[in-house]
Amino acid sequence: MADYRLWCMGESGNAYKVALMLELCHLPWQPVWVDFFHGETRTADYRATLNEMGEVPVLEHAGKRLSQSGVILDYLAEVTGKFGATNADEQREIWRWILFDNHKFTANLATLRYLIQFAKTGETPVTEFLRARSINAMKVVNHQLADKPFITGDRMTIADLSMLGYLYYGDELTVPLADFAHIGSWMDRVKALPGWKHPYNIMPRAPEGGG
Ligand SMILES: N[C@@H](CCC(=O)N[C@@H](CS)C(=O)NCC(=O)O)C(=O)O
Repeated sequence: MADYRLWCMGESGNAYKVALMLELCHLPWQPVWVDFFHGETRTADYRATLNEMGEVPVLEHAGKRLSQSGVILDYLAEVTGKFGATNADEQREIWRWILFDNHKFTANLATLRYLIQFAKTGETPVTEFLRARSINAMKVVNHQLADKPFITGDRMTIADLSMLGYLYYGDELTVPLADFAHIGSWMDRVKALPGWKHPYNIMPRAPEGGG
């Protein structure tokens, strides 16, 4: 059995944040597919045995079960010595961006994609609201990347891995990604790293395409 097991599904950008870290660190891991679209994360069993928050991703390693992608990334940075902070100021800066990501960037992009791509709601006032919020957060990130290659500076960190979680889903996001040149260059920079793979190529997907 692989050292690391990740409860995930290909459609989850939150799980991809962790899967990509595992790939970039060349760690032996195995995906455990979660049937999210048929409500597996909402079952009493999932909540009792895996994650009381009812979410993916969950990572198992060395007898520990961890959830929340930011915490898992932080754990992997500690275990591998890669993509983590080198001092306390940098640590705070990384966490500042992971929190921004969870609250404003991923939260809006992922919910918008879910409604359009999987729940098939079509355009509604809710999707318009989420797209506007997503674009506002993208403006912040694009501006941050105008004078630096990675979100906290010259070096890639787990903050980049967190923030990039949904972007490679591209058109599924239904936001004008091409308008954000610095975000585009940043995505290309990370995509060029040895070990980079698209989420749909490293995690199993729902057989009927989700929804
Ligand atoms: N902040 C969490 C978000 C995790 C999350 O929202 N996961 C989604 C899938 S991408 C989920 O499992 N949702 C279950 C549900 O809403 O029932 C993280 O970063 O891990």
